[in-house]
Amino acid sequence: MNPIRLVAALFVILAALPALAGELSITNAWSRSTPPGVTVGVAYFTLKNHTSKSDRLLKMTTPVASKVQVHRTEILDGIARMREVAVLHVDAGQTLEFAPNGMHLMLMGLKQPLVEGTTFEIELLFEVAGPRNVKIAVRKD
Ligand SMILES: [Cu+2]
Repeated sequence: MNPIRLVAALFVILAALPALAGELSITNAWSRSTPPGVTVGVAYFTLKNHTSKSDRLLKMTTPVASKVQVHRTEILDGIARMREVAVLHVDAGQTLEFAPNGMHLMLMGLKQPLVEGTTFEIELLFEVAGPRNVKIAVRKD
C-alpha cells in the first residue's frame, strides 16, 4: 500500500471512531516543559463522555509526580487563583476542556523536569469507565 493510501485508510478508521458509542475518551493531552528545580507541572486535555452514564474521577497517578490533582483557575479581582476540584464529575454526553486559565491537572512533587519532546503517562481511574492510561506530550512553555 502506498503511503498516501495508508494515510487515507487510517483517516477513515480514525473518522469512524467517534461513532463507536459508549466511549469515555481523553484526547489532545499535553503538558508544558519545566525548568530544573521546579516541582510542579500541569497537564491539559479534552475529556469526552460519550457514554450514557455520568461518571466520576476517583484517582490519578503518574510515575513523574507524587500527587496529581484537578485544579480550576479562577480570576478574582484580577488575580488568578487555583482551587482544587475535589470531585470531578463528567455527565453523560459532556465534554470538559482542560486548558490554560481553566481546569488543569496539577502535578505536584515532580520527580524530574518535564522535557520538551518527551511523553509521560497519567493513569486516571473513573468510577464507571474504569482506568484510562493517557500519554501526555510535553511541549515548550
Ligand atoms: Cu493548579
